[in-house]
Amino acid sequence: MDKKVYELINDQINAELYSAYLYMSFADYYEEEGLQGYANYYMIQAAEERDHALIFRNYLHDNGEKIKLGAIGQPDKEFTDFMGPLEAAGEHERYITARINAIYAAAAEVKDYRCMKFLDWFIDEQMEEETHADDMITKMRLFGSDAKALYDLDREYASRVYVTPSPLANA
Ligand code: OFO
Repeated sequence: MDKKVYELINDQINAELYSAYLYMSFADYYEEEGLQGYANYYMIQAAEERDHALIFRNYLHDNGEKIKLGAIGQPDKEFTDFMGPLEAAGEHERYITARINAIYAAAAEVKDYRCMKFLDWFIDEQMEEETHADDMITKMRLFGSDAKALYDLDREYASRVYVTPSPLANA
């Protein structure tokens, strides 16, 4: 595998594990504030991010590469209102999208069609995650100041269930 493509994918394992850690910190915030539905949503998101790390890990192994795991950074955001984590999530997902695009660009440069095909799933996934993040911001903006509406929103997020991402389910 091309060295640059390898390094970017190996680093992405760390970025996905950091995403899991970050979303767990969001879940902690909501749990501590009494919004168990939002906490559930972000704990499931954290599980999905861990899965994304595993998908990249499997890809490197399937291609005969070794994994180099690095230290995971500390989530350092302090939140003062319910909107805070939602906006941070939108920002973070756009950052991750840029990283996936950078891997894709590096793979395209060396005509690594296998890698480009592998990344297609992540490109779709990032679009979905950005849409969800924006949707959560919109709903909080529209309804967050009304206690009953916030209660309903929290119940909606309490219903999110974990589903194994297809690249892992089919591995
Ligand atoms: Fe890993 O899915 Fe978004 O960040």
